[in-house]
Amino acid sequence: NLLLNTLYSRKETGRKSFAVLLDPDKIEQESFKDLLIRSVENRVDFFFVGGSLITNFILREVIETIRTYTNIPTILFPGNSLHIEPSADAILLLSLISGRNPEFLIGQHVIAAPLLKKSGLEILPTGYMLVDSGVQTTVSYISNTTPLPYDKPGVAACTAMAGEMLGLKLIYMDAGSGARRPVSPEMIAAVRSCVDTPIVVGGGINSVERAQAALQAGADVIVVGNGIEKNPELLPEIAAVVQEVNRQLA
Ligand code: 1GP
Repeated sequence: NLLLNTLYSRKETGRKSFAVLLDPDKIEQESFKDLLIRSVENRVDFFFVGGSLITNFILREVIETIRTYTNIPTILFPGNSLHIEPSADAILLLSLISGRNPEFLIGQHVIAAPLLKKSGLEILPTGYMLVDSGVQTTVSYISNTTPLPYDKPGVAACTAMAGEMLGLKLIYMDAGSGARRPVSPEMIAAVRSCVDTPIVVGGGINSVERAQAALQAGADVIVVGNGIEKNPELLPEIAAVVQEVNRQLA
């Protein structure tokens, strides 16, 4: 339970983490090494690798390249049971609790269970909450689920509480990759006040201000994908925001 323990002890002390999302479909060999080296320099805490739909089956190669250049823990962020790669460190075992599609609440998990058991991957049981971002995201389409309404923090809080009571160890609030607007600080705060699990927030965090707002509202881990793909300078900027919050704790 190495990573889960790390996430819980950081949550206890208020220490924040920065995760960079690597989508295997968007990785370009040339810039990838550079991104990895910059991630080490800027003390990125985790890589999340995956997406709801992957068309390039290169997970193993991606993880191999990550290992060549970094020791940063690599966590699979799967869209379905095809996205399991034993050479990663851990997997977010996502139950899509914002939706009502049994396939993504338990179905894929049953299919994956024997493989996961054999894989040696650390399992991170995660209540995954997709939040409306103003556009239909790939994950909403692929999962055939309706996201949580953007301006209903109370519904999000009840959903997160139910997830925690069911035994899920992390809550991941996601506006979806490339979201126009990220999860609102009000919703993050409402969830924060109702559960004791670490909270992961992602989707549309493409500026320093948005990163700060999510952290201030109670996110323990912020996930950034698209923002860095579009503007590599964002990586050191967001890393600095996270480090500044952590410095103030010390
Ligand atoms: C999406 O939370 C991730 O699942 C990250 O989203 O690509 O918009 O940063 P972005």
